[in-house]
Amino acid sequence: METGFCLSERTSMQRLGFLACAANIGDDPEQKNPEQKNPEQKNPEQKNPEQKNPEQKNPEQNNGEVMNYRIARLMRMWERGNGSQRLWVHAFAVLVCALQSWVGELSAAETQPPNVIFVFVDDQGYYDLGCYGATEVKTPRIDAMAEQGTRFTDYYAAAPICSPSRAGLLTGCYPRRVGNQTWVHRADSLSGIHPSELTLGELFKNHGYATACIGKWHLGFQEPFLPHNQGFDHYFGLLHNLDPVEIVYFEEEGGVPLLRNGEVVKRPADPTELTKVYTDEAISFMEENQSEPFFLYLPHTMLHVPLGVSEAFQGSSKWGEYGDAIQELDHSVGRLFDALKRLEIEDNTVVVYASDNGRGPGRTPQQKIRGGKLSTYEGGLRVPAIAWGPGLGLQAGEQSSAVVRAMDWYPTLATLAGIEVP
Ligand SMILES: [Ca+2]
Repeated sequence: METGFCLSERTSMQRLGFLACAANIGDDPEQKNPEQKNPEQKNPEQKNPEQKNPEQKNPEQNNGEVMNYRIARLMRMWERGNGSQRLWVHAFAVLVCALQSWVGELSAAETQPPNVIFVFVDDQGYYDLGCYGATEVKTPRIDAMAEQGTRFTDYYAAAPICSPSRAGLLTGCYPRRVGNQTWVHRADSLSGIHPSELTLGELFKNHGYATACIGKWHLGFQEPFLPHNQGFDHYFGLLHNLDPVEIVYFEEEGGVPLLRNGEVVKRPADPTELTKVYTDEAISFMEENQSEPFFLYLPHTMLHVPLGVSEAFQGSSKWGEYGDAIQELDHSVGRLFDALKRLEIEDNTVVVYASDNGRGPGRTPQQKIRGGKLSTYEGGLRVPAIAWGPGLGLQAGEQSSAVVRAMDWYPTLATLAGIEVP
């Protein structure tokens, strides 16, 4: 059964990632970025791999020694690993190392568990933000997020299409290992993420977090696969797409419903208002749960077809409705940051922004990388990804060119929240 492989893989990744973070060896010897550290500049304390395990003593009095021991263990794994293993050790290490000092804070003191907001945008191509080179759109709030955090230039989605990409993100596993192969779940799908898998939602919920999924689900529609059975206390949004091949399933019912915890809020859903109402709902959730740790998964329906833009953003960009929708998403991200500041929880929150796959069809201009959504050429998988959390010590003003992937978020976010990954 594939599930077993999945869990063992995740456990392994978590262990390696945490160690990598402690060692700060995520830098690639082949790095082109001159600011990356020289791999030869190893910590001299890493040189004794056979030292005894100080974790068996008193870690609280021996924090530095424990770290050095972990560093030594990781170096041995690195030296023994084959090329593929080294690649993923390295890739995962980069994500965690970006948050290294945060781990240090968490391990050093009793810290209020951090809030996590994951903004997951649909079908946004690699180029399609100001901070990734686009001149046709203005995205000042997301650009500012990048300036205050870490912008990944070589981040890869889990798949070049929605459902498996989301399955990979939420489980930290290769999508096909959790029952999500190469295509999407339609309304008549009988599968989803297997209930025995522990999603990010379940992981955070099991550790006292309030959890919400606000936006597009697309991970199975039978009862066992719905958000409330996959770890999300609160759900608001569309379980499906609004494109022609999906709305046919809902013609007799009057269209795809906008749902809140199983109740129909509106039918048919209106794509022009989704970015706004998702953001409103997200801020309400933040307000209601400001005094406890929360995990907010915010998978926007935009920029999937059909595009929809509220009146205030219509015609606002130089890139048609696509650019207008991007600019409304930027405004949405800004509203989240404004809310964090107003609620005075910005110093204890990490925010991630990423796309689920490459740019959807029909968007111009051409990107400098080949391919787009549905393609396994680079443009289908290589997408924007930004991590922000200066109040928690996350590196600011960083640009990482190391290869990282969507499945790395699971163990990264869990570890940085002090949660042991099963
Ligand atoms: Ca997508």
